[in-house]
Amino acid sequence: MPLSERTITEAIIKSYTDKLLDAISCDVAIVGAGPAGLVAAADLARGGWKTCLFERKLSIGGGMWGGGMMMNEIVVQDEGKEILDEFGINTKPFKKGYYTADSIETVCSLGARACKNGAKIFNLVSVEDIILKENKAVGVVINWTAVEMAGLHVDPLTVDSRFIIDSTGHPAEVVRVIERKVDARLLTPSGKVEGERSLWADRAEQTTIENTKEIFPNVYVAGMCANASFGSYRMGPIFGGMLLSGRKAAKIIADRLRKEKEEQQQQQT
Ligand code: 48F
Repeated sequence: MPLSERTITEAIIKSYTDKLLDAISCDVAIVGAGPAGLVAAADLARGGWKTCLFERKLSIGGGMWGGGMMMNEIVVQDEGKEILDEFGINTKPFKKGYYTADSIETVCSLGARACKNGAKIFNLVSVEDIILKENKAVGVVINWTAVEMAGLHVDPLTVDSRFIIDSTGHPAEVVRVIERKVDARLLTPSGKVEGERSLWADRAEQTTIENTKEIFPNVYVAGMCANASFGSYRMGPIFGGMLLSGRKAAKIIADRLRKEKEEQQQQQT
């Protein structure tokens, strides 16, 4: 039977539309598919929570592909290695407490696991705003990256979500939008984005995890965005903090979702 171009086209449109329609109401919308966002997505989806991940670029992986200065190896410490082990990613010991991993294998494996666990990843889609109701974030505003790049005046669409994770890395984009547009203090010391500081790997790795928390009602920061938001250091090409931060954000949110579900069930009985 000859292949039908029309059927191929129909298959893509139908399949993508079904996926997008299913995603427009989700438990967690994650913005940015770098290492922090990918681990958060994999963990949340594994827990059965409806998880959507929006990535501006064609490729997921954020700043991980290029390792350090385009040498495509990353470094992790003991705690980061445990997560890589769990995802089946090979590591090589370098010196006590330092391991390397191939950045290509790492991105591909994190992405594959997030998808297999059931997270829906939408690449080429940018989050440009949040949906705000009574000073709480209740969803994200999305548009095609191509629209954003071309500067076209095309209105966006929306995705309802119970929680949002800003894992957009250094620019902390969702948090910056809230700072700019919402007449409320962020949950940072100054009420504003504190801004990123220069490189200090050890301190940055610890604080990335400490700073993984709620920054605005229903919005959590993870990965480099957490340090950029709360005024801590950058760390360079060591990635344990990114992985652990994604995991921490997923755990806090999953605990809250579980508690809310239990409360709803109790009210119904
Ligand atoms: O920058 P990125 O990798 O964030 P991360 O997970 O990891 C940081 C490290 O890569 C590195 C570092 C630690 O070693 O300092 O920089 O915190 O990934 C962020 C992703 O978010 C996407 C962006 O394209 C990238 O892939 N992104 C940024 N803004 C938006 C977005 C947006 N508004 N909508 C959708 N995606």
